[in-house]
Amino acid sequence: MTDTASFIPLNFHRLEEESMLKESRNFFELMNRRRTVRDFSDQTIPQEIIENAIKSAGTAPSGAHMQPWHFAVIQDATVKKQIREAAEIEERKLYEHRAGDEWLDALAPLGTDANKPFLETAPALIVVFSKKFTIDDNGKQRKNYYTTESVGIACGMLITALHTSGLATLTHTPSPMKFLTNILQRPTHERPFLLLVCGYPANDTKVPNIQRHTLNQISSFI
Ligand code: IYR
Repeated sequence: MTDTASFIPLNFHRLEEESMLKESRNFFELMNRRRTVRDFSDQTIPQEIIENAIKSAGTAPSGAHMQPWHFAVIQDATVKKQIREAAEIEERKLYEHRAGDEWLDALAPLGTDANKPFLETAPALIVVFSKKFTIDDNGKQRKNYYTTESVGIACGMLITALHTSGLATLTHTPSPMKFLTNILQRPTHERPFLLLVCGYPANDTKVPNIQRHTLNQISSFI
């Protein structure tokens, strides 16, 4: 063990097997009710839910524990409008030129297009940034490791936390997302990774009639 390593007792809650099974079934049921939503109500959401969800995402494992993420929460109407306008410019290019027929065919069941009103309607947008390196309090650059994997896991935990708290989300990745760095005035070593739209679904929201793969389709037990 190196001199700098310091260890504390693990706070592990060992469950009875029966409770483990119950928890795992309930958790799957909860997760299986999550659907990506594209029609949002403008109803505001409790601030603490967003804060707790971000704190939960911040518990994600990361390469060398570098925690290479930043979460920017946008609730200001003017900034949401700026984001919508910039995103729609990129999305129009995507739908009109950049996406080939195969991509457009794959998107057809989702019913998406270049219009993104939810970027203004939803009460909160969370832009997740991935940090190539971290600048510490002394201004020293520290390299981060496995940033894509780390930030991807944190995003999954963020979505799970928001869903568990009773909110709907949309994982939105207008591409390219460079405009988010400019609008949100983030440093250039942070890369916009994902834009998560959060709120309550609009009344009578419908979602695409698509199915999830089964356990057999997505796994093998060796
Ligand atoms: N970014 C576009 C297109 C899009 C791409 C994929 I891959 C999706 O799963 C959904 C949409 C849009 O948001 O419309």
